[in-house]
Order: sequence, then structure tokens, then C-alpha cells
Amino acid sequence: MAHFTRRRLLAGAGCVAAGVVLAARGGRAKSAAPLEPALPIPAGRSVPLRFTAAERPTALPCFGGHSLPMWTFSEGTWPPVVRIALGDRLDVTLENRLPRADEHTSIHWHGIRLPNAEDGVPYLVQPPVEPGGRFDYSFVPPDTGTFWFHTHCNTVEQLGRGLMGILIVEGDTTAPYDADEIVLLRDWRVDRSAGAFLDFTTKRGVHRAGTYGTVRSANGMDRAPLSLPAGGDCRLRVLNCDPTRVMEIAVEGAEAAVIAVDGIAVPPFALDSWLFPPAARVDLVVRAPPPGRTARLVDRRAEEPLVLADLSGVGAPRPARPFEPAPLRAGRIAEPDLGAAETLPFVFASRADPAALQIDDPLAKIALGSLCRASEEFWSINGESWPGRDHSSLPPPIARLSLGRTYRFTLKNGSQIVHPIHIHGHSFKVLGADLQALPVHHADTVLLLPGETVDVAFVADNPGKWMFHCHVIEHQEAGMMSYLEVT
Ligand SMILES: [Cu+2]
Repeated sequence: MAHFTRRRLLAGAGCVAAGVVLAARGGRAKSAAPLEPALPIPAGRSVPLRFTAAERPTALPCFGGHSLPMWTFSEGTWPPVVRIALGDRLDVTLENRLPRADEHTSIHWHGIRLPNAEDGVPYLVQPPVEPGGRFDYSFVPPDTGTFWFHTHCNTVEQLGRGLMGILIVEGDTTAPYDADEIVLLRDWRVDRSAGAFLDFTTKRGVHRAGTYGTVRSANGMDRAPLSLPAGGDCRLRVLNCDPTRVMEIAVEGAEAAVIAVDGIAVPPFALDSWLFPPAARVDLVVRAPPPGRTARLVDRRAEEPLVLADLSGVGAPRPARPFEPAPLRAGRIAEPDLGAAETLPFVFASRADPAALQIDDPLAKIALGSLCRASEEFWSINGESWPGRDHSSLPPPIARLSLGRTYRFTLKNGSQIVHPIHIHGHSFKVLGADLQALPVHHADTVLLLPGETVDVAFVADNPGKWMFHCHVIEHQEAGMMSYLEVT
């Protein structure tokens, strides 16, 4: 197993406010064994699902005894978890019963490389689902792994109220793990004393790193208790479904390895810590502690390391052996032809005077420079802001790509705030970054540190109009959104 050691990098002078320490991912990789190839996609069954987006008062344990007006896709346990086998077709009917007359909705299947018409972006690929309306989705996910789904309309509120679910496509293992658990991480904007949701967005949040939740949670609890077979090698599918917060996850008290990023397998490498942006997923294998002992999944990016989940060993212990977690099968992402690639640069920044981005205390001055601007068009990609907060007025695509061609994108963060950049319908091969030391991996959501440039490549092999945006939802809705057209 390769080892990636965690390094702390002090960012270059002037890049970051004094005292801010950035965590870097990765390090040096020993040569890792290649992954076993993906299996052919078998003929599966149809999996019919009916989701009704509606307000359902729900008392998640992390709400402190209060029942809050969550918006959810289904009755019962939150969130809905859809587990299907590779080859299965999802046949989903979405009905909109949200409680507001103008609250339209849709479902975006995050990370799934599906046909464009199923991608769930209103106006771009489908009409918005109006209150009382319906829409049918039907597709066969081509990749195994850990994914999720959420709306792509008024996302800051709809996701803020819980309108989301988890999608797991089975069929990627080479050997069974001793457990397979989900750890869903996100915050809530909740006033626990009043038992009410807080405003989901703030002007300050829009202009800075987003409006953070007031309540952290794992699987709807302050701290998730997971019972794992003692000494077993247990798969944890960890998802960051927060609209805003970048985490840095680590496991304390047990050995752990990363086996997949954003659903796609990587040769296993030891987890020291992993910067984990909104919308990202990481699959871990953790060696469960002996009976009666507990390890912890933590967020080290919090001011003090925050325990997200307690991992307890239960039952008769497995025999002692070296920690060599079984890898997953390789993904099915087409290999970019870098020799024939066209390179396109993208800069993610505020629309303020670019000179303002060079100053020493950028946070304050970006906010000052924004006072005369509508917050809806504060952020930009290559100097262009998406017009308006929703998708009803479509700009031209930010780039037109030729079907089948390899593209190399340089994703430059021209601001002092982190941006997780998400592409629909494709998965980037992440080649390298100038501030993070990263293993080569695939990702549909790529974290850009302040001032950083990340080099990615992909084959534009999925025709259609594909959103390309920041997944800090307030940044997305304030202009850092665009789309690519593949023809
Ligand atoms: Cu952003």
C-alpha cells in the first residue's frame, strides 16, 4: 500500500492571512499495484422509485429534541439511501409537493455520468418541476461507487432543509469487506434553543466562504456511533453533503486507507488526513478496533479536532494480520490522451477589480469592493457571472468541446477563498496541483485552495450541456456557475 504523508504547508507570502495553516493532501507514493479492471456492465433490473418532494416535520437527533420543517424526498428515514447493482436502471418519478407556490425543483444525480436529459438541471436540460408537477428520470449509472443526489433549484434552501439522498452502485469489490457503512456529514442552520431553521444564506457568507451551519452532524446525529466487527476491515462511505463546509477528515485510533475518491477507485493509500470539500465522497477501509475499544473519525479542519463518529469494535476479534485493505476494481473513466489535448484555462474569482485580489487582507477588501454589486453576481468564472440566481436565463456555454476529444483544464483560484469545482456528466483525472500534493485520482468535485491552480484532464465523451460550477452553493448561486457544451 502506498503511503501519503500529511504535510502542512504555509502558503506563500501574501497568499493567505497570517496564521492560517493549510493542510496538504498526499505526499510521495510508492508504486502501487494496478487495480483490477472493471467488469463489463451486466444487464440489470429496473428499480422503480417514487420521490415526493414535500415538507415533513422531522426530529433528527442533532436538532436537540425539536422537530423541524425539513424538505425531503420520501417518508421515513432521512435521507433516502438507494442501493442498486451495477447494470440496474433507475426509474424515478419525482413529484413536487413543496409548500410554496413558486418553489420548483428537480433532481441532479451528483457524479453520475448519465445521459444529459437525466441530469436534473432546470432550464438547461429539463423544465423545472413546478408545484403539483412531475418528472420521470430513467438511466443506468455506468460507474460503481458512492454518489448522492440533490436538487438544482434554490439549492441553498432546498439542500439546507435536507432535500437530498444517497445513491450507492454496488459491484466494485474484489473481496468482501467486513462491514459497509455510510457516514453522511453535513451541518444544519438551526437555532437549537428556538427549534427553528436560521436563514440559509447571508450576504457575508455569499461574499466570503459561505454561511456555515450552526450544528454539525454525522448521520443526523451530533456524533454517529458505528459498531464495527472487531478487527475487521470495514468500508466507510463518507460523504460531505454540506452546502458550504470544507472538512479535513482523519481516523484516530485505527489504521485507515482511502480506496475511492468521488466514487472512483484509487490504489489504496494510507489515510493521514484528507481535505474534503462540499459534495465530495471518499471511501475508506478502517481496521476496526478490538472488542470494547473505540476509534474516531474526526474533522481536523475545525478549530479543535471534532469527533464526527465513534467507531467501536464489537464481537469476537478477527485474527491479527497486516493492514492491507482489498482494493476496489478500477473505474470506467476514459483515459485522457494528453498528447492530443487542448488546454483551456479557467479562473475562479470574484468580479471585483482583479487588482483587489493581490492585496494583503483580501477578505476585508473583497467585501468592501462588493458593496456596489448585486450579491447575485459577485463570483465569476473567467470574469463572467451566471446571470441571475437560478437557471432561467441561460448564458452561452463557457466553452464548446468536441465530442471524444481530450481537454486539459487549468483550474485557477483567483481568490482568497476555497472553491470546490464540480463538473457534471464527466469525471476529471486530477493530474496535479501547485499547493496540494495529491495522488493521481478521479474526481467530479475538485478543491481549489486560495491562489491554487489544479491541473485536470478528461475526455469529453458525454454529449450535451453540462454544468460546471462551484459547489459552495452560495458561490454557485452568486455567479460562479457556467456550463460546457459537448457536441
Ligand atoms: Cu466557491
